[in-house]
Amino acid sequence: MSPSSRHDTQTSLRDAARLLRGCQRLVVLTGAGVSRESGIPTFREAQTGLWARYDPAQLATPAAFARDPRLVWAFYQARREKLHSAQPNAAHHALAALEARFPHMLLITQNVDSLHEIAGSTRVIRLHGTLDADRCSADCQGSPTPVDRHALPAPEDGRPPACPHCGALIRPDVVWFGEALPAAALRAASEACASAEVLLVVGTSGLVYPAAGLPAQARAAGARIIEINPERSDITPLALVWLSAPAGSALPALLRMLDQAEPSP
Ligand code: BV8
Repeated sequence: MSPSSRHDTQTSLRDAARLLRGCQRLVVLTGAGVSRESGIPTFREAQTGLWARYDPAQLATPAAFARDPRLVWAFYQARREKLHSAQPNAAHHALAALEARFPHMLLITQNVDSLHEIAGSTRVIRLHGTLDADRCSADCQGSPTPVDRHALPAPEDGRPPACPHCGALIRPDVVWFGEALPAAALRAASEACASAEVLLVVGTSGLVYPAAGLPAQARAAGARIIEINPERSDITPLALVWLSAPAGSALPALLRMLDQAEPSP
């Protein structure tokens, strides 16, 4: 197996299946690419429509929210709207099936949609929060102070609703750039990667830290890395096997390969 070269897919699938067979400690790390075939633009792709002229990384910050809460709230409401019509794709379903095969598997996600859980994944570590929830921007009742936006009157001027406890604006319960990741989630992800036999990395550019540092940590601790991404990423040089294909086809193919008996050497 030659690291990070574009193999023909069958060879890479066979190599990946060989690494997975009998693996006792499988960890998966997903990024926005795994939701791409559900119609959700990846984080670095230009957003569509009204948002095409905005860089999400510029909007996903506390400073942007302080400067223009109405714009940032509208950005998140538009993304939630898009999620309403999104369904898990074959990649999400294949990862849920993989969890059923590998009883100790942990899935770490950078994504803020809930498509993994909807597809049936149960052991999910969320690094960057969720679009499904909101909290008081002042965390007035403790960190976090969850707030149900659906139970609050939506201000006429498009600003976020006010926290029912303290009147501060509410905000999406996601991790913005410049904000710390949830300590328990990051610790669990780091511990999982430190003892993984195989780390399967699906659909991430490997650009956003500290999540992007997890594959190097796993590799340093002896894990073998399989990457699924149609494009080369910052993770590819660390990968022993690179399936350069969309996750929605590569993951089901990998499951089928696992069903086949180990070909005789
Ligand atoms: C923090 C929620 C410190 C919001 C997101 C070193 C260490 C620590 C921090 C830093 C560091 N260097 C720089 C930083 C700062 C910063 C950072 O990493 N900046 C980058 C841009 C350089 N990190 C932070 O600010 C983090 N916070 O470190 O705080 C701290 C500590 C203590 C106290 C205070 C502060 C916070 C980072 C989290 C930001 N929030 N999301 C929201 O979504 O609105 S990150 C955002 O990017 C999404 O969650 C997304 O998932 C994530 C990562 O991107 P990807 O998932 O990889 O998506 P991307 O579009 O890049 O790539 C998609 C890939 O899919 C591509 O490779 C593509 O080829 C592939 N693909 C496409 N189609 C398919 C496919 N793959 C498979 N199948 C397909 N069909």
